[in-house]
This record gives sequence, structure tokens and C-alpha cells, in this order.
Amino acid sequence: MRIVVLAGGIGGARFLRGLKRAVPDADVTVIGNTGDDIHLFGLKVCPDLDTVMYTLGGGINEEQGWGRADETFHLKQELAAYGAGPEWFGLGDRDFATHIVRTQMLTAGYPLSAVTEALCDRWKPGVRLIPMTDDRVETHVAVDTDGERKAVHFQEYWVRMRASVPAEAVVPVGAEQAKPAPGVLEAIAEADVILFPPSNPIVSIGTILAVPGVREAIAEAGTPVIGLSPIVGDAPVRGMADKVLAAVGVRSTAAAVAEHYGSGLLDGWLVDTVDAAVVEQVEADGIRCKAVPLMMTDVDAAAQMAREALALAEEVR
Ligand code: GDP
Ligand code: FO1
Ligand code: CA
Repeated sequence: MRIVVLAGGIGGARFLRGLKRAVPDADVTVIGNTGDDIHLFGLKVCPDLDTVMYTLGGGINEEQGWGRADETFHLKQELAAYGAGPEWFGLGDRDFATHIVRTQMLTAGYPLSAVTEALCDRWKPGVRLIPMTDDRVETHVAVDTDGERKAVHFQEYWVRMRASVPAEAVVPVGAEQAKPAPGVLEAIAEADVILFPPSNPIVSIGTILAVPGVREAIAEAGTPVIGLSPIVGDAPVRGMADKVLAAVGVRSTAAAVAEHYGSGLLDGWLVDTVDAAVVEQVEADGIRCKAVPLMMTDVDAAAQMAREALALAEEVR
């Protein structure tokens, strides 16, 4: 079975680990979000691609959900001693090696998709991980601070500001000019099922869908598209997704996120059992909906979610 998954960082990666346990023989292509990418210290950092790669490759810091296990921060401290920031972004020593190799290859002229494949030669994530595009796309967030409106990089909004002020707008800068990376549209066209894991609907999946051609390819693939809600009990399970949902006028409910994707894109939607009351409302929007446990407390729980998503795909097929 050929499965395509659009993934952000932690929510996408943990779901993928469950999917691999549920269907070990499936041919899984992951289209990764690169809107969170940032250049720091002259290096290209791709947080969401790395979170997927490390999680599936066994190198992730489990508690944190991003970055490497057994990490140290000597390099960051040495840089800070020179006054070289930013200090608010925690790049560890082991993680730095990934960014150095990536940047070296990019500088040598390889596209990000080829570089990601090379990095995955080490980590062997067991899926084909493709960045959504080889072109530069950077998500910026417009904020109002002290009556002044300015745009900051998504990572600055998320990590430095902890989304403490409302997001006025979320803009994937460069997306309109970006082309899908090689293999993205082909994988979508050949998929037997397309899954939206419980990733951030705006800054993760929304950014991937903003690459021209991707949304259209999914809508035209003629294969079931099934999503899993990252919102449980009217709040994100982790992080501040409510802040970026508000920026686009979407309420922080499982039903509102389904409606935001829309029946033109989604065939099926899984909500958590605590949100069972919204099933009827989602179905009234023309999206098949079911309430099942959606908390990824461990890999088995994520695997069960993947089985439910694949079962729903068969129901709508
Ligand atoms: P990020 O790039 O690291 O922020 O990760 P993603 O975009 O892939 O996923 C972030 C979303 O995952 C957040 O909005 C969370 O609410 C959601 N999430 C995290 N853990 C769980 C979980 O156990 N269950 C569900 N349903 N959603 C989760
Ligand atoms: N998230 C944080 O909250 N604080 C950090 O210092 C931080 C550093 C970091 C370094 C490498 C990496 O791959 C990810 C990192 N993240 C950090 C996570 C990541 O930037 C965000 O959680 C997501 O992109 C949000 O969608
Ligand atoms: Ca992310």
C-alpha cells in the first residue's frame, strides 16, 4: 500500500512512528514542512524534517520531542561567549553536525531534497522523506507589539515569544513562487491513501498545501484523504496552535479545523472521543467523521490511530 503523509514536526513524527508499526510493509512517502526552516550561524536548520528523521531513526530527545537525545550545548555556550546569538534557539552539539553537513551539501549545489535523502542514509527512517519544496519558503508571523506592527520569523514567534501575543497574520513567504520538490506530485498521484496526521493545520500542513500544485494534486488524486485532529477538547494537545488558528479566524475545535480543510480536500476526519459530540456537525459538512482515542501516549496508541485512519479510508473509498 502506498501512503502519503503531510507532516510537520512532533505531531507528524509521532504519528508516523505509529503508522510504521501498524503497517510495517507499507510504502510511506512523507512530504515535510520546510516553512519553519531558519538560517542560524550561517547554517540551514530544518526543524520539522529533522524531527521526523530523528524520531523515526531513533535519535530524538523523547521528552522534548525535538532535537537529539543525549545532547550537550558546548558550541552554543562558546558562541554566546562571543556574543553570537540568538541564545533563544537551542541548537545542541550533536544537532549542529546535521546542519553543518546539510549546509555543506547545499553550498555544493545539491537541492534540499537530495540533501535530505543523504541525511536519511544515516538515520534510515523507514519512509521516503521529501521536503515539500527545494525552494526557500519561510513562515513569518505578523504581530502587534506596543502598537507597532511587525513581522517576525515563525521560530522567533514560537520559541522566543512563546506565542505570547496574538498572531495577526501568518504568511508563508516565498510559497507562491515555490515548486513542489521532485517526487512530491508523483507520490500524491500514485497514493492509495493520503493522511493528514495531527500536525499543526496552519503552520505545518497549511504551509505544505500553500506550495502551488500540492492542494490541487491531493484534491484530484481520486484517493481517500483522511485527517486526524490535533485539537482535543477544544485545545491543542501540545504547543500553541490555537494562536495561529485564531490568526486565520479558525476556532480551536476539532470541527472548525475539519471545516477549515473542507470537504473539497478531506474525505474523512478522526476526532478524539472527548469530542464525540462534533461528529454529526463534521458529517453535515460532508466529511465522514469518527471519534476514537487520539492521544499518542506511546507508539502503540499512535499505531491504533493509524489503523483507525486506514479503516476510515476504506469506508469512504
Ligand atoms: P511541530 O512542527 O513540532 O509543532 O509539530 P506538528 O505540526 O507535526 O504537530 C503539532 C501538533 O501536534 C500540535 O498542534 C498538537 O496539538 C498536536 N499533537 C501533539 N501530540 C498529540 C497527540 O498525542 N494527539 C493529538 N491528537 N495531537 C497531538
Ligand atoms: N523548540 C523550542 O521550543 N525551543 C528551542 O530552543 C528549539 C530548538 C530547536 C532546534 C532544532 C530543532 O530541529 C528544533 C528546535 N525546536 C525548538 C523545535 C521547533 O523549532 C519547533 O517546535 C517547531 O518548529 C514548531 O513547529
Ligand atoms: Ca514545526
